[in-house]
Amino acid sequence: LYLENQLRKALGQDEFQLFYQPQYALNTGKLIGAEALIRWQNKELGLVSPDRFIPLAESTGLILPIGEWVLYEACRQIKTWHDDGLDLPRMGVNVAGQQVQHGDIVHTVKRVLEATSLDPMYLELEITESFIMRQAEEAISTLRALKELGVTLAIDDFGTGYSSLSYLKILPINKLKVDRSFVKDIPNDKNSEAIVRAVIVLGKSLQLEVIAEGVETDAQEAFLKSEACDEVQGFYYSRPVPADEFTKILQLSM
Ligand code: G
Ligand code: G
Ligand code: MN
Ligand code: NA
Repeated sequence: LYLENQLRKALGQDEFQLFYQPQYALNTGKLIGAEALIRWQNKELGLVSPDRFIPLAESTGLILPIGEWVLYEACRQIKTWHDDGLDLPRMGVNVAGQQVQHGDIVHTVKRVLEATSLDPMYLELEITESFIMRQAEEAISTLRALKELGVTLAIDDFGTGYSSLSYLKILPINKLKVDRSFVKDIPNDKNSEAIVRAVIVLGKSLQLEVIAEGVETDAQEAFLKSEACDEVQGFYYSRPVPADEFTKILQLSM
């Protein structure tokens, strides 16, 4: 309850911050996007991991205002970079299932895009595979409406949520994000390699982009290259960093 009370006050006290992790095209090495990741710095609790407070935010409904803040801040930030002449082709934002289910996510996204004057093509919403598959029937019309706003959609944590392949075909999805739990055990675990290889082939057959998350080693990158994975993200390239540090990454990539 203490954590919950602190979380309730966090938005008003300006305790959230977004970090950004770069994403790269594997064949060219070009920076192709960033994922926005929330951080909570509390005076008494210190830095609280999203693994701890996002589930709490979901169970209390606080995820709705927090999620809206994340969307706004991520869009405002990429717009600022663009206005400063820094090229960043895409900003990925994590969207919790509850935002799709109970929040008016379509209007929220529309409102945020208008408020920040951001062209929707720069915004990519990441929705977890497990949520999409649990709520496929209900989620599909919302996903279609989001797609119609002009944003792109990615399935996050792909491979962990028991996707029905028939849903994949009808969902308006642009990208699969291969969950880092599979990337982690490359090249030692042949089953992980087989799963990652299969997801890359699946993505290509369905004309979806595929990004591998959690790339930490040279050997993992080599494997993904040999399987012609499109894009990569992970500590091997960069940890998630604050906006001012990401500005430097952008400047160096130009
Ligand atoms: O950044 P980190 O790796 O610690 O994130 C841990 C978890 O929290 C990940 O599953 C990530 O998707 C989730 N997460 C990070 N930022 C956000 C956010 O802004 N919204 C939601 N819904 N989840 C987030
Ligand atoms: O669930 P989601 O994919 O949004 O999770 C993103 C989380 O993964 C963030 O918390 C981020 O800090 C973390 N992350 C990003 N790159 C790596 C990596 O190379 N290794 C590990 N272990 N975690 C990573
Ligand atoms: Mn994500
Ligand atoms: Na993920």
